[in-house]
Amino acid sequence: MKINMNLHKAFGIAAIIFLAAVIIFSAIYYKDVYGASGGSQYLTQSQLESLNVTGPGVYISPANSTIYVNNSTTLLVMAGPMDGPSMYSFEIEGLFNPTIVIREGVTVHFVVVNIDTDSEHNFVLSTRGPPYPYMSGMEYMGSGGFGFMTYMGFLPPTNSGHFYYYDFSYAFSQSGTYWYLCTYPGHAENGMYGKIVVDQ
Ligand SMILES: [Cu+2]
Repeated sequence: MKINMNLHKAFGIAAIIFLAAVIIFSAIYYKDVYGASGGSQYLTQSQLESLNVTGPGVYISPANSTIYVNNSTTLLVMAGPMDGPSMYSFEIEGLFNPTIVIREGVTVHFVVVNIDTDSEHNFVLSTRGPPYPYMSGMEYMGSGGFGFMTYMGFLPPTNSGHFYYYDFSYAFSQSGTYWYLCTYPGHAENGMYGKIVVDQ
């Protein structure tokens, strides 16, 4: 009788530990892959407008759809602009999916804002260029980040004057060719990406 009670208790405790582990691992997985961290902060319309400025050392060439970044600065990245050539666009300094030429050693503070009313988006730096598969984020989930230099969760669509954002800084210390893309399924596949060239 005593043994049975202990077994019963042990089974109960094991079940509780198992459930707790499932909940904790689910929370970690959800946060890493879908990035609850990406969607909690938002800007108002006026905060967004005040960020929409060109910093010193940033030069824009609309003819070449290229932005030159010679000094460490903040770049506002707006995902899913309604006036873009397609919904698969990033608008940076007034250009859509521009090439960004960055001087080696420069740190860029990216403020990524979802201004799309319909879809989630993110903005990830990668060493891997197009073509991208439908599940361009799978690489991240499958192998723990091969190709991705940064990662963030999906930002919810804008609503009620809330523009959800995520910001991070990246030091471009190695010259070379890199890429930025949205890993929401189908977005990079359909052109939601651009090139980054780090020059000496
Ligand atoms: Cu997207």
